[in-house]
Amino acid sequence: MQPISLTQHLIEEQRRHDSVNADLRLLIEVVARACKRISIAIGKGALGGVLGEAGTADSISVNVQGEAQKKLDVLSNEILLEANAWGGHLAACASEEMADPYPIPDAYPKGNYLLLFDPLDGSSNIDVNISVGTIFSVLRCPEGVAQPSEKDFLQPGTRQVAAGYCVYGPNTLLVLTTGHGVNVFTLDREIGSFRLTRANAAIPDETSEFAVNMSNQRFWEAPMQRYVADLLAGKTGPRGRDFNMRWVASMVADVHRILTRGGIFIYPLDEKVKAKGGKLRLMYEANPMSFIVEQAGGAATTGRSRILDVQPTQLHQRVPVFLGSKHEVEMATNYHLDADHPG
Ligand code: P6P
Repeated sequence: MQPISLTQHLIEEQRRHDSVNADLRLLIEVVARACKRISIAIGKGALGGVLGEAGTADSISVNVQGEAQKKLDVLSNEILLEANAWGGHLAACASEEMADPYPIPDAYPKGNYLLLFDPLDGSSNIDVNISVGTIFSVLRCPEGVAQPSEKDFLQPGTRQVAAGYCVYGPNTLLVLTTGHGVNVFTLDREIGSFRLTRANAAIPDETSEFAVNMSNQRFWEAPMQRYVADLLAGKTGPRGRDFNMRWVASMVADVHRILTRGGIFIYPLDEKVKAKGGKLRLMYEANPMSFIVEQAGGAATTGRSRILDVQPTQLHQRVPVFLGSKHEVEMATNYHLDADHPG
């Protein structure tokens, strides 16, 4: 029997849960279709003329984050904006690649949802053919708001009605939650349809695998130094077992590995990023990934408190991220809380 399609899965979710209505179903299908187009563009690589930096040789374009934009960052952003403009399901979009929210053009009807996305996360890996991904988060537009502004997006992660990512790797996978568990769909390239290949994904509570950029070690806070030193001490140290390490430097790829076999992903506060509040963005990286991880039985904190409870103050604000296997995230968080409240 063929695995069911994303469309059939969403229809069944709509029947089971009032929170999944026709507009949300359309939104998710539109985003999935846009991800298929992004996957095709990425898959062409050098043959598609889409590798390398955006802009001209003597002036590489830079996004609102101050990061050099890849051609595929710009293309992915355009694909998502264009796909979501006409459906009548959205009030506005917000993207890592754009300073301000993008209103739905007046030529089209507006809907009740706000869509936030990182169109191509990990794009520094794109030119070296390592997996990258699209991350998205869905919020409700506040009642009676016809032209949403930044403040209308500033809702804590607990208000998300859906979140997901698409990882463009050896296969293209769509990982989705609407608040009723996490489901994984594999793109069947022959018919161009996402098929349900893993229902109700669950992250093991325990792990012996951690993901962090070790080159930042000297910039970490003391509890983070202590936590990782204890991991590295392995059998001879307080943890009593050896740990393995992975770091793809593509959040989507690292999170998908954790969703698949467990682990802890950490981008902590360090001296380099402290002034900005962290490296990863709350609204369209940390929140959607935290929603997915919690729905799969894992945990996600800033090292001190639950990420989904953070009340945003800016659209592009950043937070420290500790997410993955529940007991390991709790352990790492306790190193920080004990250091803050000794005795
Ligand atoms: P570093 C990619 O730019 C990203 O936002 C995440 O996908 C990834 O986890 C992180 O930054 C990598 O950061 O400092 O290791 O390059």
